[in-house]
Amino acid sequence: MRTAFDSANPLADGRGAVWSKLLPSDGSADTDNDGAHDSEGEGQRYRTIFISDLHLGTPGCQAAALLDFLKTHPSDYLYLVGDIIDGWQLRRKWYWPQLHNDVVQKLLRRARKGCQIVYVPGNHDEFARGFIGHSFGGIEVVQETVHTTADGRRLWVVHGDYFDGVIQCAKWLAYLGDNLYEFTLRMNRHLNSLRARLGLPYWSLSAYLKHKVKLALNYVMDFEVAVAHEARKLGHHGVVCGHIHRAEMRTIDGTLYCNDGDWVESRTALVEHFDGRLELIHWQADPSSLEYRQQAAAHVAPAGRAAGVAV
Ligand SMILES: [Mn+2]
Repeated sequence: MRTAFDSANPLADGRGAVWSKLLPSDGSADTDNDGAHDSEGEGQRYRTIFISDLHLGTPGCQAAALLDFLKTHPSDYLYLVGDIIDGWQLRRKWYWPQLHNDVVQKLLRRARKGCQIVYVPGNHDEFARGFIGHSFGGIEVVQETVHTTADGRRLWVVHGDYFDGVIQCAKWLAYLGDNLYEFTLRMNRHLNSLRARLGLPYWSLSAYLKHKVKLALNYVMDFEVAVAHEARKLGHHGVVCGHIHRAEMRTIDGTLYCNDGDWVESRTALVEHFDGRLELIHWQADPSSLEYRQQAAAHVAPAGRAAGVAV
C-alpha cells in the first residue's frame, strides 16, 4: 500500500510542505492557548505511555477522546508509535480541525514540560521518516528504538508496517468486522431467494465471506507472530508496535508482544506503571470530558465505530 508519497526526494514530494503547515519554524505555535486542555496531572501518572495510529488529519481520528486521555494521564516517557499524522489522506484532501491542532500543541507542551517524547513514524506518516535523527520541539524522530522498562525488560518499539511485506495477505481483509459479517448473512438469504427464483443453484455468500474473515484473522495472527519472532531474533524481551489497529498483549514463544491499538476505532494505549508493569488501557469518555461536551454540543450520538482507515 505504498503511494507516490514514498518518493525519495523530500523537497519534491511535499513532505516539507506538510511539516511547514504543522510545525511553524519559529517554534511559537506551542505557546498558543488551547484553552480547556491546558492543565495536566489530574489523573493517574504512568512511567510510560505508548500510543499509535492516531490518524490526525482524517475525520476518523478521535481527537477529543485522545485529548482527554493525554490530559488525565501524564507520563515520564511517551512513545508515538507511527501513523500519528495521516499524510496520505492530507495529500488527497486537507482536513485539519482545531482539535487536531490541539493534539499537536498538547504533545509539544508535554515535551516542553519534561516528558521525553519519541516519535517512530509509520507508513501513513512516512514523510516524517525524512526527518529521522532530528527533533521537533523536543520530540525526537527515530526509525525504531528500544525502551527499557523499570524492571529491566528491553522492548523493541517499531510501527510494524515493515511486516506487511513479509505477510502475503490483503490488508483490507483485516477490516471485515463482525457487524459486516452479520449483515452478509442476511444478504445471503435475500441473494439466494433471488437466485432460486432465477433457477440458479445455491451459492453461499456467507461461507465465502467467512473464509475471507478467517484469512483476516490469519493475517492478524501472522503479523503478531512475525513481529514477536523478529524481536526475539534481535535479542529483545518484547516488542511494542501498532499498525493493525488491534490492541493486544500476550507472550508469543517467550517474547512479549504488545500492540497499543489505535485512536480511530478502539481508543487504546499501552502504559507502563512505575514498577515496570504493563497494561492496555481502553479509553471511555466520562460526562465531564471534552469529548462528551463536544458531542453534546454537536447533538450527535456518542462515538461509534469510525469509518475504516487503511492500516
Ligand atoms: Mn500503519
